[in-house]
Amino acid sequence: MSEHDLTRRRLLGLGAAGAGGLLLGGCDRLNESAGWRETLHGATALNHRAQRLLMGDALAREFAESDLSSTFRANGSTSVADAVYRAHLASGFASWALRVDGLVHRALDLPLSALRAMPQRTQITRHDCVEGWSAIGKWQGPQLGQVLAMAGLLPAARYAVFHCADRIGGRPYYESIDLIDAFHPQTILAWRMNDAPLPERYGAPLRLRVERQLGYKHAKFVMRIELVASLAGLFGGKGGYWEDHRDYQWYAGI
Ligand SMILES: Nc1nc2c(c(=O)[nH]1)N[C@H]1C(S)=C(S)[C@@H](COP(=O)(O)O)O[C@H]1N2
Ligand SMILES: [Mo]
Repeated sequence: MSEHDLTRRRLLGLGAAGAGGLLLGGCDRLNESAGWRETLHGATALNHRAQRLLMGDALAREFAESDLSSTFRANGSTSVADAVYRAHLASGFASWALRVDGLVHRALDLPLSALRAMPQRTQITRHDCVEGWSAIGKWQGPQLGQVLAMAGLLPAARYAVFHCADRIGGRPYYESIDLIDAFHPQTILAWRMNDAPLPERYGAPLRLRVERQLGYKHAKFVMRIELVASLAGLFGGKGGYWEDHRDYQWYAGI
C-alpha cells in the first residue's frame, strides 16, 4: 500500500470519526430514534471488519524525539476524586497494585515496581482525539500482552476491560479492547510519559496506549484489567463509557 493510500485512509478514517463526533455531540435527539441507532451500530460492525482486513498487523506510525508536541492537552478526567486513589497518589503509589483478574489462570496484583521491572517498550506516537485535536507524546511501559501472558488467559477470554479510578457524572469510566489489540506490540500499559512518571492529569499511575485507535480508548487511571467472554454484562453493555452514554463506536480505528 502506498504512502498516499495510507494517508488518504487515515484522513478518511479521521474524517468519519470527526463527523461522527460532531453529529453525536450536536444531534442527541437523533440518537434517540431506534432506526438511527441500528444504522450506527450496523456501520460500526462493518467498519470494524473492514478496518481489521485493511490493517492486519500494521503498526501505528512512530515519530522522532524532534516531533514531540511542546504541549499535550489533558482531556476528559484530569483528576480523580476517589479517596483511596488520592491516598495512593499522595504516597507515590508505593503500595498500589494493578489487579488483573476475570478469565485468567492466575489473578495478579502487580505493584508499579513489578510493571517497571518487566521488559519495557518506548514509543513516540500521535494521540488523535475524536474532538479533533492531536498531540505527539512519548510513552513507556510493559506490553499489555506480556502482562496478560503472566496471568494466563482462559480459552473463553475474548476482551480485556479496563476499570478506571475516575467517574464522569457519577458513572465509572471503563473501556475494552479485543485480544487482537491487546496482544498488538504497540499496546502498552504506560507509567511513563515524555521521560517522567505519568502525572495525574494524564492518567497516573498507569494508562493504556492502544495506538491504532482514537483517544477515548486509551483508558487513564487504570486500576483493574478484567478478562471477559462478553461485554454484555458490563455497565451499559457496549464496552465503554462513551459507547454506553454517547453511542461512540466501540472499535475506534484510526
Ligand atoms: N479514565 C479515563 N480515561 C480516559 C478519559 C477519561 O475521561 N477518563 N478520557 C479519554 C479521552 S476522550 C482522551 S482524548 C484521552 C485524553 O488523554 P490525555 O489526557 O493524555 O490527553 O484519554 C481518554 N481516557
Ligand atoms: Mo478524546
